Amino acid sequence: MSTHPKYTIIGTPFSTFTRTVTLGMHHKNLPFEQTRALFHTDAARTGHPFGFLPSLIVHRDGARDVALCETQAIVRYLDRIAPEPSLQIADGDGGAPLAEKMWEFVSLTASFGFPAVEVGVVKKRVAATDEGVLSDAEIRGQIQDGVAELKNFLAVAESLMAPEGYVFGEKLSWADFYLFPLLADLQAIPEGEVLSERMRGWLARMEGLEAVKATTPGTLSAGARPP
Ligand SMILES: N[C@@H](CCC(=O)N[C@@H](CS)C(=O)NCC(=O)O)C(=O)O
Repeated sequence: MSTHPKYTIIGTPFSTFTRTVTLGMHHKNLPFEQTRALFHTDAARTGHPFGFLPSLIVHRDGARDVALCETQAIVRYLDRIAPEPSLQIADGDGGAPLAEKMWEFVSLTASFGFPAVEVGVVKKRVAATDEGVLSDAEIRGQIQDGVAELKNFLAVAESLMAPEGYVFGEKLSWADFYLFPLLADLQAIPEGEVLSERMRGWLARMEGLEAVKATTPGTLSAGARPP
């Protein structure tokens, strides 16, 4: 029997930050329940003061539940309670001079990758497609500035990655679990055509992971829409 507390993730599987956490929980064999809430709902606000997704509710025996939000806090908690299998890197892995380069990649992906991929391109493409009014050429025209930003982010991300394997070569890490939900969405829309060979190879390798398979239902690549 597990000695861990029980966990609830608040967040729709469609949410990329939510998927980062559920990828990690699957990989670390931490069972959880998922409340498929959308952002800015009452459910989202129970775990996050600004109603963002995800949050992690820790149900403790004989003590009050604890709500933990902000993915970079959540993944630190997961690493502490389930250090193995590790999602950290060591100095030198994948050519990274310092282990902290992994957190640098995570923060760049969260701060710059999410706006570049999701806000500037994926959400706009999905909304316009679902609306069904504009032609493909018109949609492309509408999002061309976003695609330019997207290409810049992808070039930067790739320049920080090892030439092959995961982001840091042979060592799977949180860097992969932050980047994957974004690029899996991108791959599911026509603008996925901008993905390089390196990124396509990385996506294919990621798709072989059990954690990726387990978290695919409910995402854009599975044809889903929120929630
Ligand atoms: N800093 C937050 C960002 C989370 C985030 O942006 N989540 C998205 C869903 S994937 C959200 O809730 N967005 C609400 C909004 O943009 O208003 C974290 O790392 O947890």
